[in-house]
Amino acid sequence: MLEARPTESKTPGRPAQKRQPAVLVTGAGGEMGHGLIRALAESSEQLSIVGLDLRPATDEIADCCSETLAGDVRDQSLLDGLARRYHFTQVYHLAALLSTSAEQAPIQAFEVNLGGTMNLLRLAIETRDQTGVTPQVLFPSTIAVYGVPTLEAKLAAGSVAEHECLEPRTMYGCNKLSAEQLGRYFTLHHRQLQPGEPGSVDFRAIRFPGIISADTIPTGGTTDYGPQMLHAAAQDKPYQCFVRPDSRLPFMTMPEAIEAMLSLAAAERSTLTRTAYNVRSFAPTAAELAETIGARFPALEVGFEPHPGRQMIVDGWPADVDDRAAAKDWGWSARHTLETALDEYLIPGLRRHYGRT
Ligand code: AKB
Repeated sequence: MLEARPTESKTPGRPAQKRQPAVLVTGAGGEMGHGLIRALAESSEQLSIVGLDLRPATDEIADCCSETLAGDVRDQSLLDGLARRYHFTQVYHLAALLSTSAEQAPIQAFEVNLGGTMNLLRLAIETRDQTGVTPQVLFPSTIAVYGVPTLEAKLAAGSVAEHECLEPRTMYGCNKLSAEQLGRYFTLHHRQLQPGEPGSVDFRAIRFPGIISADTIPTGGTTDYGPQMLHAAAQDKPYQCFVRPDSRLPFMTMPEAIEAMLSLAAAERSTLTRTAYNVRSFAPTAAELAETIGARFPALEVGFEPHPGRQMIVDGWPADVDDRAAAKDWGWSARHTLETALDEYLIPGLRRHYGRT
């Protein structure tokens, strides 16, 4: 059973007022929010989950939460109001503009992706100061924090480790890398912490690759061609892929991504050697994706019509990432290859989703 695992402080703060312990999930209505909230609710009936999203919650999300709110992570007064009523032991901060959307609206992306994250970190720090308990902040970061200057450099870099190639070439990548750095600072260095002393927050990030879900189709991202191609195949529609056939990126399935977040949250802080970790399951080219999906949906027709801006983003991201630190520190292990992801999770899920059992 997964419970919120706050880090106890050695120096007790003021006793908690009568605020209810709870877990906050921002971006609750997004692709990952749905599955994560369901998994959290299933993990414990006692867990109070507060879901925040720009859009009003669906019934499915509302049923899993003790409260849902339609609001913006940039709205400091909304977060202050929440902090007066709840003591958040964990914050899953999922709200963000993805890479393609962020390139189209870079200032808004900065405000949401970095300003919003700072607001959530402030909420966590204030909780720590008022209760003496350090909240966990779980943060989905991204392969967009990496940047390779040319296709030759991408080929040469191969599978990149967490400390390599940290020169993002997108607004989204810059925002996410900066947010990771703020989280690391407040966890390890704020108020000149001594080694071993609990930080102002307990920030834990995962750098996700492209994520493929059987239930939802993403928008605003640049890895979207993977899930879009698959959902087109499942609906007998042709697909025009917006990147070249040779474009290679790492991917994983949504259940693996959610399981990774929950495993990282459940890990003992003392076993963690980093505040941000790579994970990945398979790394096909767009042509290999089309071929492997096409072998299961023979009617699928994929054309390739690269979009210059999106192609540039994909060419600047690494072909794969090295996930050995996550495996060593908190037991991460990919569950799928592309083939098993399709046969064991995606195709059965798509059949259910589109009513083609
Ligand atoms: C995107 O394409 O923007 C995201 C990501 C890689 O973080 N899926």
